[in-house]
Amino acid sequence: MISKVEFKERRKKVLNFLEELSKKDGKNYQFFVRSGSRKIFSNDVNYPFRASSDFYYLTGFKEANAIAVFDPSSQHPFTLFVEAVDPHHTVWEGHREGLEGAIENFDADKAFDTDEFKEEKFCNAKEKELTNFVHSLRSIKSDAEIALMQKSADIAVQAHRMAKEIITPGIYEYEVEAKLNQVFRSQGASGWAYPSIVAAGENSCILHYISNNEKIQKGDLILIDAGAEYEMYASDITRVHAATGEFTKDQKDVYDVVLEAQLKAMETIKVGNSFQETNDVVTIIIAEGLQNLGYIKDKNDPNQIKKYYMHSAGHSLGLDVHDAGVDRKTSKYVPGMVTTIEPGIYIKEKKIGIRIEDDILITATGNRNLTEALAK
Ligand SMILES: [Mn+2]
Repeated sequence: MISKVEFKERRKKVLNFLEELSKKDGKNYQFFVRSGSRKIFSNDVNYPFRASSDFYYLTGFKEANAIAVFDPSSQHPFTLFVEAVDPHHTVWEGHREGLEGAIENFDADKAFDTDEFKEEKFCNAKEKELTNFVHSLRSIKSDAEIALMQKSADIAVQAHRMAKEIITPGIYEYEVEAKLNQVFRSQGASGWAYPSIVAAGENSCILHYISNNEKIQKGDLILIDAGAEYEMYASDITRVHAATGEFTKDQKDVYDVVLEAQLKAMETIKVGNSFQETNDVVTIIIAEGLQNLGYIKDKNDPNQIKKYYMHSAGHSLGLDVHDAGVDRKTSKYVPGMVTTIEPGIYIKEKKIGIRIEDDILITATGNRNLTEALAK
């Protein structure tokens, strides 16, 4: 769990940053962040609500229609606007923190009903700078955050193991998806961190395939890209299995190239190196592999490579599955960052889609694979 003290420290950093901007410009800037509103699923049924990551990161508050206002020049530098407790809501939906809870449990200096929020009363002119600042804080995980991410990773590892066990020709992709969901929830995760991909045969070449409604055939590969969300933190793992338990030669050849790219890329994930260097290593190994296997003629032609490998080597991970605060073109690795490493090769004409993905924490001395426990 993230302690109240840690949430407070995050807010202190934001307030200090805002105060400096205000001083520099001789103006009183405020900064506000919203938790977001409910979305309709059908008629009077809503989707489950999830607070926006920036809002949650600064408050620990998970309810809808809340707004956090930061104002270093005020007597009450941290104000929360929240939905007030109302008896009708309590009967139907249960507990809500209300104004009292916002102060007592979430350390707001003052709390108001969301209905009273007037955007024009605050000068949010530095929203972009503040948002970038919050994202830079989010990119470096604290020990408490790392513990939650490890738990999220452990749940996803377990889900992938259990899902692998049921794979056999004749079952449907959604049966595998159901097994993933069952493990996520039974281990205390809120559910998936993003819709699970269970892609058999040619579907394995569709990067964000989520319909998961086809039958697994003998000879198919099944690509599973699935991660849990635990206490708001995401994990993100991809593994590929053969329907019958055994790869064909063509499948194995491609698998070995992707695995080599992943293992070599992992060696580049350490302080001082950049995300771009990892990307380059992946591209070189994949291009060489594709040429050796005869899929492309020229390993130095980006267009030929792109036909079979069309994404980058990974992304940062945290509250969002594609997390904030890291520019993959310019950022260097810093201890506390978490990134995925996920090379892939997709050969549609052979129904071979291979991606191998793990979640890597950058440490002072190298890196730690949070999802190492899962075989590949
Ligand atoms: Mn990913």
